[in-house]
Amino acid sequence: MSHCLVPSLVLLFCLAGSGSAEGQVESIRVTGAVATPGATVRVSTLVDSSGELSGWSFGVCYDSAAVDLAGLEDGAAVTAVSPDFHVVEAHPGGVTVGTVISFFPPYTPLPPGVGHELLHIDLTVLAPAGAIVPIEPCAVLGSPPVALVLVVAGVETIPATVGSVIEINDQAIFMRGDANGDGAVSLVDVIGILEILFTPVGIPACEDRLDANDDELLNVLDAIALLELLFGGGATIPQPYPSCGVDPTTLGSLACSLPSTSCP
Ligand SMILES: [Ca+2]
Ligand SMILES: [Ca+2]
Repeated sequence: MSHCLVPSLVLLFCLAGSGSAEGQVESIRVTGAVATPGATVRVSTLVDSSGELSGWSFGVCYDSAAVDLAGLEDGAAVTAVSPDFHVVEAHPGGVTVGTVISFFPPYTPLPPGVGHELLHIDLTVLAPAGAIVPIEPCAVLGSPPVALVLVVAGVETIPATVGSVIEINDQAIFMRGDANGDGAVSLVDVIGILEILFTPVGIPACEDRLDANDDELLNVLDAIALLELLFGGGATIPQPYPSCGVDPTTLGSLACSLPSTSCP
């Protein structure tokens, strides 16, 4: 990763106009997650912008004694525009980002919108079960500290910030029947269970969410239980369903590790 963040941020400010962005509601948000000790979990930084977004800088702070940086990946909004300048740096206690989309024409700002994905941060949980680890936008990392700034419609704007937490739980959080982990139970999950039963696709990360009838066995009865749920007119399946949660019957042989996901 580059270490030329400070000059770049000076340039960022030069490219922006001066003055306040009155009436605009801009924000940088960090998503939260639930994870087990030792698991690696992904949190994402999202930006809301009421005008065209041509650059940004921010930090994301967390307790390095509680979570350890495992990886960084540009969000979809960044990969879509291929910025002329883009620096992501790891620091003790967090990560900083400085981005200028275009130095020269044609300028290709991000359009106004909600939830532009800028950065995914993968963190390995060091803290024990029961811990709550705050993770939040910040302006204290680096020397000098990287500022919280969005360049919106050519104007340097200080955004609102919305932090979150990583909740450390000693039991996996999942939704029963949601075989593919997309946050809903559908016919795709029935197909997913059958594929796992009858094709060599490997051991699933969370066997418990495939165990639709909660008998601690994986077989075709689980696919049938989901079909009854979807088309049986009022049938249901054991908790955790229809919301994410822990397995209330944990005395089984099935495992659920979910190393890099959080239940939607
Ligand atoms: Ca699903
Ligand atoms: Ca079962």
